[in-house]
Amino acid sequence: MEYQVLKVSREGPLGLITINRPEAMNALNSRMVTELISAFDGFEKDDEVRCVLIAGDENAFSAGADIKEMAPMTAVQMAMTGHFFPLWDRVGRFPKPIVGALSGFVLGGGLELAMSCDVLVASETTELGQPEIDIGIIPGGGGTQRLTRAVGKYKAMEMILTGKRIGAEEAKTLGLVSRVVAKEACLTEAKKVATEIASKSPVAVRQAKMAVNKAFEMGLTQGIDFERELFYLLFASEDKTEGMKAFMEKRRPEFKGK
Ligand code: CO8
Repeated sequence: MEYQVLKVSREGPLGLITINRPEAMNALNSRMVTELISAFDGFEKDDEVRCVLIAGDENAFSAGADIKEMAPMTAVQMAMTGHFFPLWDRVGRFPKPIVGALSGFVLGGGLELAMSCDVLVASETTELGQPEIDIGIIPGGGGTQRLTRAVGKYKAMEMILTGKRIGAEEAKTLGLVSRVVAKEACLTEAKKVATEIASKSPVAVRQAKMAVNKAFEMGLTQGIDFERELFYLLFASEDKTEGMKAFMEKRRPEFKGK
């Protein structure tokens, strides 16, 4: 696919997606949804890709859904076209880890996209929020559910009901981002984390991601049973044999994803 609003490339084991619509603060429009789905499809099929990194620019990771595109849409058009929903399904079911590098505005659908990532590195200038209430709607890409699970009822209610943005440090305190770094270091730091994840066993990484995500869907006993099944399964992998052998031979393991 020819990308117009994304830059998509591969750097070693990393699949890189840069949201590239600076004139609109990287707002998510239909074209971007199509391109994001295509990029994630490609990275899922590419066995060389072990981790995906998604970033915007210094001004915005993304300021949310394109309001100018949404403004004339009716309820029926939204429902019939599905609009953004294939994107959330695609990202939500993506089996490899996704690292988000957040700078500038991370708002509305942009925050929902960020919350679909697995590790979030934020620059100190980042401002995060769900401002949909200010334009007479509510989050529609999972924000009411994911934000509440991430920060708890009272902060989620405050953010969603007032539309007020929070800064990077507060987001870190709330557990909404993994770490905060200087603006200039954000992408490098995010790449460092992504490269580290990519050096682990792809089989174990995939199972770990699945198990952690299940914590949001299952009760504790059920979740622990699920974890145990995945744990047993990993004893059938070549990567487990290699990982433990390398430890005993005092060398770095060479994981093959088998
Ligand atoms: N949509 C369209 N254009 C946008 C958006 C957006 N979300 N955000 C910024 N832009 C455009 C502006 O219109 C402006 O363009 P122009 O120069 O042509 O007028 C350009 O980007 C620069 O923006 P500003 O001049 O406003 O820059 P400021 O620095 O003054 O402000 C803000 C930056 C704070 C980001 C401000 O632009 C803003 O508040 N943007 C809107 C944020 C917002 O409300 N986001 C939520 C959108 S709704 C949503 O995301 C719902 C998702 C549901 C997903 C599921 C659907 C089924």
